[in-house]
Amino acid sequence: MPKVLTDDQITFYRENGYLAPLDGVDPVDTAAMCDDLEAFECDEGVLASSIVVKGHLCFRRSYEFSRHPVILDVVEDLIGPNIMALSSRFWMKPGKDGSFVSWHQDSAYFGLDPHELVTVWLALTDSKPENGCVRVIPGTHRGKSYSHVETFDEKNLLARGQSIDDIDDSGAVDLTLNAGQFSCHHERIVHGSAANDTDAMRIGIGIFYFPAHVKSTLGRRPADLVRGVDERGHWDADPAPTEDRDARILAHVREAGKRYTDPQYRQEAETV
Ligand SMILES: O=C(O)CCC(=O)C(=O)O
Repeated sequence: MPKVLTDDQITFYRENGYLAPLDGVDPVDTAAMCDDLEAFECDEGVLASSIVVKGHLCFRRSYEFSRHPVILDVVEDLIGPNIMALSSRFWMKPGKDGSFVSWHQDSAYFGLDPHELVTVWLALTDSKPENGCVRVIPGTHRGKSYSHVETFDEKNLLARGQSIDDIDDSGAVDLTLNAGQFSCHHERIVHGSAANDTDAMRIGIGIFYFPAHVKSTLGRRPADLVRGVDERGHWDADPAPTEDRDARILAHVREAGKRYTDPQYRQEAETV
């Protein structure tokens, strides 16, 4: 018996590989999260988008978002009650600077088996076609696994510029969200986003959830149990932050991020 989704929504997700829009958190809290990111950038002198792995562990508010019952009830209806967060990422797309996200499948580099991960993309600002919202190609999660090239294009927000070169995107769908709403997409769906043609920054946080029975194909690594139990013990536990911008966690994710974006490592570089 699903907790919050209708049978039709679950069937839609299974057939199409995505679901949107869903009401998530209070827009007051998403605006406060944007302020947190701005304050972080001022204080630390680095872009918040440089946190390319496990951003949810870095701020009190993003940690709370990753455990938000409204979000987790939806995730539970899609993947079951024992839920782990593999990683997360603040997707910050400045206005009119040409940044984009190439077509890709997350399954090509997350190193999971089986592919049951669902990404929750929570809009911290409105996200719409004009400012380069996430786009998906429905049904591709049921199709082939594409090979990806790593372009390291500096305008590509993907850490390694992972791109599917040749794909028919005529059926792509825009996932339009108001701040506080979220979308879900399957690990194997082909997705990406175009440039932001407005003057204002578009921001979201993508949180990558998988059921605890899924195994890592990249050796043992940590993940964050956000609901239920990890009965199989395939994963180590992520450290829990003890405060906002916990120095120990920031150092850890920075180091891991460097490795993840370093061209000398393989595409399936560990996501900490
Ligand atoms: O934020 C974007 O434009 C792309 C997001 C994405 O690729 C993801 O959440 O997996």
